Amino acid sequence: MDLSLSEEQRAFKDAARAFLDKEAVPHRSAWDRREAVDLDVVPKMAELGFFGLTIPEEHGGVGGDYVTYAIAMEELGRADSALRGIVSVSSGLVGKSILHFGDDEQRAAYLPRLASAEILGCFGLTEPGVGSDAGNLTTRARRDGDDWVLDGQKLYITNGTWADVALVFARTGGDGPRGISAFLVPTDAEGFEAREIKGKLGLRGQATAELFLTGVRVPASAMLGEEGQGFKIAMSSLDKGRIAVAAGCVGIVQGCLEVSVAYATSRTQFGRPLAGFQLVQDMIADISLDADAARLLVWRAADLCDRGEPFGTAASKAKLFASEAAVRAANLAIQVHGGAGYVDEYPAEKYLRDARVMTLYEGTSQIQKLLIGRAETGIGAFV
Ligand code: COS
Repeated sequence: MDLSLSEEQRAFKDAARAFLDKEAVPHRSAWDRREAVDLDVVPKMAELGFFGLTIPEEHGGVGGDYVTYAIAMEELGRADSALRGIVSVSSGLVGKSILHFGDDEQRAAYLPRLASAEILGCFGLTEPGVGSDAGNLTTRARRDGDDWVLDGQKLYITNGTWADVALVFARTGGDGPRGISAFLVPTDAEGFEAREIKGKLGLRGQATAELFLTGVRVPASAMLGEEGQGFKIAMSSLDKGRIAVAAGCVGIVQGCLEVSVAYATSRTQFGRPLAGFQLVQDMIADISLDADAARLLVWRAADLCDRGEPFGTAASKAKLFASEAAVRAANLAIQVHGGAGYVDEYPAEKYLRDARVMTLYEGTSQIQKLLIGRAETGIGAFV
């Protein structure tokens, strides 16, 4: 399903797929087993423009619109969600926050290097005691002369041990969302420690970490946006981040469709290809329909964003539908493969393990439903 991709978007999609089929697909199972992608692939991805998309050329990016960004995320999700996460956190959640809320100095200091993947960023919102209820985070930043001093802990942080800069949300004021500010913290600052979390179900090639901030001192110029604006920065980053996660999920569904068709048309049972059985076609039809529906929701959200219209609810719908579809599709892909779907010689089981977190992070499916419900009714049901 192509809808109406421009020539440029089509060319980018083809180049991205050819690159990832060569540089990622043959290695993803080994990366997954050893719990680390080969980071040499990162600068190569940057050369193709993955990290610079939607960051204007004047800031060192490659420009482009959000639909193209969604196409890039889809191709990454089809190839290896671990790589998709590296890009969408570093250049997405962190880079785009700096682009929209940073001052000239912060943009100049970070954007060209994030867009070229010379440095990586991580997004420090979640804490041991605070996941969905982000407005009640407890990491503190206290003013000390011209500096801020940060103390606290962050959990399940993508890129945590690889990042050069952490976008850390900390409490500078009173309770609730309005007391939160955002800081750009160099990860080599004294008192900053990142410990890798091993043993994840999926996204095993990606570094996920726990961050410990103990008296981390940063200058006043490290604050991103205004004091007390941190929650809004986090929420508006996540609105865009949800498009990226959803697009990555479309890639998972698409990948599940392709591997299921390939297996079902080549494997013979009872004297004919699996694909010749109605119940197998039923599963393939369900995956195919989910791919189209999820992609349309993602492109709708990306297009609204490109046109400068409100897109938050559309992003929540895309994220909710696409992440649940990715789990459904991967589960069906395993069913189509039979026993072969249960071993990592085939990609179906990795798709399922990677898909599983998508209904959890950047806002659970339940949070997306509450956001959609609030948008429809005008009544918040969070507390
Ligand atoms: N963009 C900009 N500003 C936003 C916003 C958005 N998408 N959403 C909320 N805000 C602003 C509101 O306008 C409000 O501003 P004022 O104080 O000026 O009125 C402020 O932020 C507080 O908003 P709200 O009352 O909606 O806050 P809640 O505490 O009710 O938010 C939810 C609750 C559940 C929506 C929020 O905490 C959330 O999205 N949680 C999920 C967090 C998440 O995704 N975690 C994963 C982390 S990354 S793995």
